[in-house]
Amino acid sequence: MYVKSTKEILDKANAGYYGVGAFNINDIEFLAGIMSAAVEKRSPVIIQASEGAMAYAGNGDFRKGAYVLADIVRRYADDVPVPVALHLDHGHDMDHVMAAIKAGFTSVMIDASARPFEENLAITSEVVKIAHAAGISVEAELGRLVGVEDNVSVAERDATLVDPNEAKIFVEKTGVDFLAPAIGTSHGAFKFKGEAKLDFERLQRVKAMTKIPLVLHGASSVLEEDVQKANAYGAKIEGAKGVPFDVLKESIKYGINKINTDTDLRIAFIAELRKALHDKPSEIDPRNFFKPAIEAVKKVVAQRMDVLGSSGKA
Ligand code: TD3
Ligand code: ZN
Repeated sequence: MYVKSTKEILDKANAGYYGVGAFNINDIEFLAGIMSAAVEKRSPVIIQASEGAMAYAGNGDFRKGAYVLADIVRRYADDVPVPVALHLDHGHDMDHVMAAIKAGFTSVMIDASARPFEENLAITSEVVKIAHAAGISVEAELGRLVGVEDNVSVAERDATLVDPNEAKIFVEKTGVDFLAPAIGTSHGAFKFKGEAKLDFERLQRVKAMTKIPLVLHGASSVLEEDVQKANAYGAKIEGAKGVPFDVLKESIKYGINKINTDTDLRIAFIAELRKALHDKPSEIDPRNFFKPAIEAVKKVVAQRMDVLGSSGKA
């Protein structure tokens, strides 16, 4: 059940105070694991692809890759009983945004968060105009994705994290559908040096000011069990730390509805792939290595659907 708009899924989540996972893919393997979990959990799901994923899927041609990904997602979603959306993650320019829209993605992110506020506002407004005309919803980002250290000053925090007053102006002026407010998460497996802390006070103010579905980037939990398994089979992932489940749940309580997850899937897949390669030295059929890795992705996604509260919502 490929949905026309990611907005349908996220507006429902916003009204019902739950979160929906947005899971990154580059290929059929991750998609298969995610879809199996969504069906088993009766959960709506957002599949997302980055600019890099588009280039990878198109063997170097991101426009072609956008079509490849949209085609496989649509085909996989066709006969499943849960709503599936396809989203462009961190689109940085009009070329990638247009490629995603033309290929049939149901939403796009325009990430101009590294630019000054006024420029971000102008670029996002332009994308909203074009995307809305095509019936496609838009996500934008305010602030920068960095961890919150205990010893930083208020001025330093304000310089990197979202400004709730700016968020209100930004949402009103751009007409953007979803907003990713920087509240202390970062991408990858190394998010926090000390305690995993997010600025919930700031998040609550952004939600009160905007009321639209909010997005948590860098939301992977970095599961200890999977990190240990990967390390046991030759990986070297030391000092990794993610967003714990209770912190995710709290962020959903305060208005987060889209929970971006890539790192957790990567670690689960790689850990199981390393194990399978080790366990079956005479095997040469790649599928027999990928199959257990797909199962590992499914397990992580299913667990997150329970944590986020989207299980049973489809
Ligand atoms: O936008 N994404 C996915 C791409 C980040 C590269 O890993 C996220 O916000 C997910 O972040 P993560 O690293 O916590 O899964
Ligand atoms: Zn992100």
